[in-house]
Amino acid sequence: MLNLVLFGPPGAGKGTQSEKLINKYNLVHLSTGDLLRSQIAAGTELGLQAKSLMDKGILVPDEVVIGMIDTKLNENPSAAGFIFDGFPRTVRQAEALDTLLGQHNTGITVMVALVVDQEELTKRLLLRGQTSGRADDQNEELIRRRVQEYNEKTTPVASYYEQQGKYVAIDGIGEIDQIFGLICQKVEAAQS
Ligand code: B4P
Repeated sequence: MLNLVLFGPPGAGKGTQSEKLINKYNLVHLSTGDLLRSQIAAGTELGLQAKSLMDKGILVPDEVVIGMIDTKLNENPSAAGFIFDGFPRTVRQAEALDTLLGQHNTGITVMVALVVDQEELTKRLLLRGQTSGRADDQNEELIRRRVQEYNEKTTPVASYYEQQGKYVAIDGIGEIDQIFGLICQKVEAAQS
């Protein structure tokens, strides 16, 4: 079983690379950002609460996203593995993920971090904002707030996996296919 955590700041390329990785390794894609946006689109109570935070660039409460991941793991009992995209974003979420995967007699194989500087992130997100309709991609101040939230609450997750010997980092700037090749190398090294 392959359980991959794709890590990095907003706009690092997690969603972009996940699309390619799920095809190559036959994984189920679990993106908490996408799951939250589908709750918003469906107009649920959870979606309404999440939207008010996401539009400000703030993380939604841990219990909400942990509950969504729990549901998805249970819905896919015979998956060959999972790619976690945008999750875990706090140490509390990382601990919960270990517990949930332990209940399914498995664990995280590797975390691959995409390293991208703030100038490049801002450029990519503003460009996506021109067509995505995502409120959180549409101004520089909001992008700065999301990166700040990442620096404060999410970067400690890297140390969490480093202590378990499961953390690798790669350069996230360059051609999408070239970055994909680097991720595949790390995934295959972690499996051998
Ligand atoms: P997400 O949906 O996870 O948003 P993201 O981090 O911006 O997406 P991603 O990083 O995948 O985008 P990508 O690089 O692929 O989260 C949105 C919000 O939801 C959060 O702010 C938070 O409020 C909430 N949330 C989500 N998960 C949560 C959790 N676990 N806990 C609490 N709250 C949570 O794409 C960016 C752009 O870059 C694209 O346009 C792409 O085409 C481009 N790009 C990608 N690779 C490139 C490359 N190599 N070169 C040039 N451009 C590239």
